[in-house]
Amino acid sequence: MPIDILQLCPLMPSLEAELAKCYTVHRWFEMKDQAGFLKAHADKIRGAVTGGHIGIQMELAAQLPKLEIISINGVGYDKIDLNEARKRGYRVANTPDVLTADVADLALGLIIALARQLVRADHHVRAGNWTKGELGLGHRVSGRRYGIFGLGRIGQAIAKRLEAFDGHISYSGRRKLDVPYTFYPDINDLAANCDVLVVAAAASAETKHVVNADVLKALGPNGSLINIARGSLVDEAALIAALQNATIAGAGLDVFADEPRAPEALFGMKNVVLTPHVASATHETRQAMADLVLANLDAQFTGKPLPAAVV
Ligand code: 8YV
Repeated sequence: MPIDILQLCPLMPSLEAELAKCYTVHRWFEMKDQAGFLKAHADKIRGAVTGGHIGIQMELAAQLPKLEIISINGVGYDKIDLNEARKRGYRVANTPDVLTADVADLALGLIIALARQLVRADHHVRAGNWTKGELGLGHRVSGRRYGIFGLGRIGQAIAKRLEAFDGHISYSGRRKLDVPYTFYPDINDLAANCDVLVVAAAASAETKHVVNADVLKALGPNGSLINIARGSLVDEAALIAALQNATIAGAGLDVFADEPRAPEALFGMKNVVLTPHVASATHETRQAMADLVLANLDAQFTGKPLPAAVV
């Protein structure tokens, strides 16, 4: 008998196809009668598959008495209550490492797109405005001061790329690391001493709204903010105000507090570049993530150690 799993959000078609080959998959996000489903099938579900930005509510998990594993298609596990998961004996698995390079690449993409006005420049040509006038100057990327908040795997991959741009790199995080970059224990000092503040830390209660009005003020009118982590790390209202009042120069954002909704206040701003949470969205990386999602599930159900266990 195939094992029953609950799918919490849409996944890449090839991953859905593989899951369907190995398991009986129940598509929670499409069900019209979720309560009816739970009554009939809750006691069969042994696994849940979900996105990093979706997770699973512990209230739902509590209704699945046979749940063993939550396999996340993503590295972030901020949408899962790990303490509760531990207490209840669930395994939680994710897809670290395989997406690090892509996320770092996108951070660089946002940095360059913002400083060199790539999106505006493209519009300028397409709209036929080139014959009417110049676009205006952007800012240099090479040799500038970059402050990275969160120097984990992704933060370090961003730093490595910025080294190739002769960037002066500093960072904040839980602790000082053995790296050749300047450490600021306080994010306010990091912001005050960089041109571009890059948010690359995991979302948690500790890091919620860590980029607040004070940090943005410290970043200053020539400073820009890049966020490829999670929307919750930035106080979005404070960011919008800072952009409107020219407290900071601009922002490149791949993540937002209430995805898939991005604040409309940002839409008309010329000094922002906005992408729809696509940092890991390449064919190659999504395939590697899919392989790891399947490997984590398979390991659990065949009694082997999980390749990427969080809990
Ligand atoms: C994905 C992510 O967009 O890894 C993460 O934590 O946020 C992204 O890679 C998402 O998890 C896809 O489901």
